[in-house]
Amino acid sequence: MIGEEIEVLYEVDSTNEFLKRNYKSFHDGAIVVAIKQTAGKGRMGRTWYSPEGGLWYSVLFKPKVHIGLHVYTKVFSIAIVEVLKKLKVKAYIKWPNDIYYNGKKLAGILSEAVSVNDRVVAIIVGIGINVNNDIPDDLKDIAISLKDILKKKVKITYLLDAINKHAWNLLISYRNETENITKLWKKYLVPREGDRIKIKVDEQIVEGTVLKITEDTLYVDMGGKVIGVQSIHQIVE
Ligand code: BT5
Repeated sequence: MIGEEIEVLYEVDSTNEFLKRNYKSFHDGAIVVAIKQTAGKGRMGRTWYSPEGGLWYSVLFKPKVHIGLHVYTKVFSIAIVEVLKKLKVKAYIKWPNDIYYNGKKLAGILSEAVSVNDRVVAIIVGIGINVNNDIPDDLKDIAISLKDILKKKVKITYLLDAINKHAWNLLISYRNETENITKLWKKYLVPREGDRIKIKVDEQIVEGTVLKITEDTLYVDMGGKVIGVQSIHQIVE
């Protein structure tokens, strides 16, 4: 189960970093929740704004068989989107792993592996969701909170429990069929295969059709020539 063992911290630098330092003291499926993070992390060294009121937590897995980090990221993305659907919030997954609502980022996921002697000993999935927190002015154009969508506060413990239960069910059901996880992930993905998109190539904006999407590359057909896009920042619209 996810969250049977739970550690709640009032303040920590980052729940992912906390578990990286302390994974040996926790069991598979343990979660660490922070009321606030002082050095919340995004991908590639980016900062994750995490004041009181949001849901900031990490899940620890100690898998016997390594199924790939992207599977965990996809599972939690799907779980978040499907739990939000129950609250009548139509969120979607913006490639590769952001949770968006109406063009603004509502949640992010950061999955990391801890290796010892080239063997993965722990998987840490960090989840950040803007729930009842305010969004600072400099992020207002790109980020949104659940309370601003629903015009009321949401019970954080409900969300935490519902997401963990759902993610666990998905992991159990699809553990041996990760391609089905990818299929489900694609259902909520924007853009989708077949969509026309504009991308930046050598400082020029060009239009093409999305041929195929994987967790790290978006293949775009530019009329015969296929370009692999690896960063969301290359996508214009
Ligand atoms: C992510 O990174 O989206 C992954 C975020 C993971 C956060 C969780 S919280 C619990 C656990 N502990 C951690 O330390 N991290 C995980 P990325 O795709 O790199 O997005 C980062 C970018 O999102 C920043 O550069 C900002 O532009 C924007 N951003 C920062 N804080 C935000 C927020 N609270 N809501 C929406 N966007 C934000």
